[in-house]
Amino acid sequence: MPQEDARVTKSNLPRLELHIPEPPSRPDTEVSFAHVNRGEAGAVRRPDIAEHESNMRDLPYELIRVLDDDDRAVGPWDPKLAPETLIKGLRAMVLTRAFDDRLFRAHRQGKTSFYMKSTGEEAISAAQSMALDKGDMFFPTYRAMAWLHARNYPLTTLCNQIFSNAEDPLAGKQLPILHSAREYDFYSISGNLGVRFVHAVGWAMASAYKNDTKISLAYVGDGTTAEGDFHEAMTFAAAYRAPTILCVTNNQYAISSFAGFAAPERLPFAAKALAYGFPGIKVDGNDFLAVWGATQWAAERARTNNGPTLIEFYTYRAEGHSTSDDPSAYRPKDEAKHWPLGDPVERLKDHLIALGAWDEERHAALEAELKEKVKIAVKEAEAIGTLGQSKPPIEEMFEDVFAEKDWRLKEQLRELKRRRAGDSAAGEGA
Ligand SMILES: Cc1ncc(C[n+]2csc(CCOP(=O)(O)OP(=O)(O)O)c2C)c(N)n1
Repeated sequence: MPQEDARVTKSNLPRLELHIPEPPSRPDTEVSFAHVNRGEAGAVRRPDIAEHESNMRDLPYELIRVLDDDDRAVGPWDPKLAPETLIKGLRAMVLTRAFDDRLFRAHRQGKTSFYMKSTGEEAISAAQSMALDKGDMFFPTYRAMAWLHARNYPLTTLCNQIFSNAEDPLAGKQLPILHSAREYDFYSISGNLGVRFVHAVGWAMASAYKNDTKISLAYVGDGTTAEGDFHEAMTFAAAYRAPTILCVTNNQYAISSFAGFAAPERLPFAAKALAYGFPGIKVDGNDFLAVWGATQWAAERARTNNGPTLIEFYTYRAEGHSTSDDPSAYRPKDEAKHWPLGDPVERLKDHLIALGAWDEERHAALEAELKEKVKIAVKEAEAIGTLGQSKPPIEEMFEDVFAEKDWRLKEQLRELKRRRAGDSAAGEGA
């Protein structure tokens, strides 16, 4: 019982102080990942997919890992994939990295206005692309291109979109890398963070309503969980037990803001699921096998009417946020090297070597092969044109605003043509 004289009164109240979260390290301090608890590979139990969520509330606080420090696959979340499947996954990841490096450079050469890499996060969308079925719909962010690379999306078409040239499949209407690929189960990316999380839930509800068998998958970054859309998606997914897998790709940063600005630092994003009444799990996002195993579990839950799962993929954004960002302004330059969960490409490669299914020579050959493939694709797209050198027909600008152009759009198009005709006539006269 509190003492009478210890009671807080107006006269002895301390002044209020606003808590400003502090990142673990700054450019001028030592790297610190003391707050990262890796746990032990293979140590987290894997409940039955029909288990009630009330019996899984410990899971968000554990980190699901399959690959151990000796590069072996251990524990109940091991999806037990054939080496050929792992090599395919490795290939998708190496291709993503080669593509990112080349297109980032293309930005510096003025060939595109913008680019974003997914370095360090390749395992997440590569494994999920392979683990899900054709027809399941993915609602990606801009940092999930390994999904397309894992499904052999034509590289030249990606470059055409990035260069906004005459062959751009989106006719120059979207910022580079905001791709859309329906045939690849890859929903149109939006610049507005978080909006797709809600769409994914609605899409999954529709699938269930039609008694279909398809499920949806959606991403938000750690920062984006602070958007209202995250809450709306979680609420609807829970209430309607939507067959969806909702993922937070926690790469520790939202541009310059560390993840502690979106949630209390000691609280895993996965734990947010508890408040909504469905399971949340936290998974090593740099572990291809753990990503696959967790996705399989969540997909089975969704497909058997056991409802949604929130997966936090714990990872690290190894490079800058975008071509417009310099991360050395807000974090130590060598922080990425110290990330306690390593590099996803290296870890899968080392696992395959440990299995005796891979070696350094084959890896070097794969890297060289994929670099060359990217180079050829970029050359092909360059031949069509880079930024500003080649453009989709201007009439395209008026297409697809509505299913059919209304009178105002028709009028505006006529006006544009009239002015252009006038300009060129004036040009000839001069
Ligand atoms: C609604 C909205 N607010 C702000 C932005 C600007 N913005 C673009 S990316 C970004 C950071 C997102 O961080 P996070 O969700 O952690 O994803 P990450 O980029 O780390 O993968 C911000 C603030 C935006 N695009 N949309």
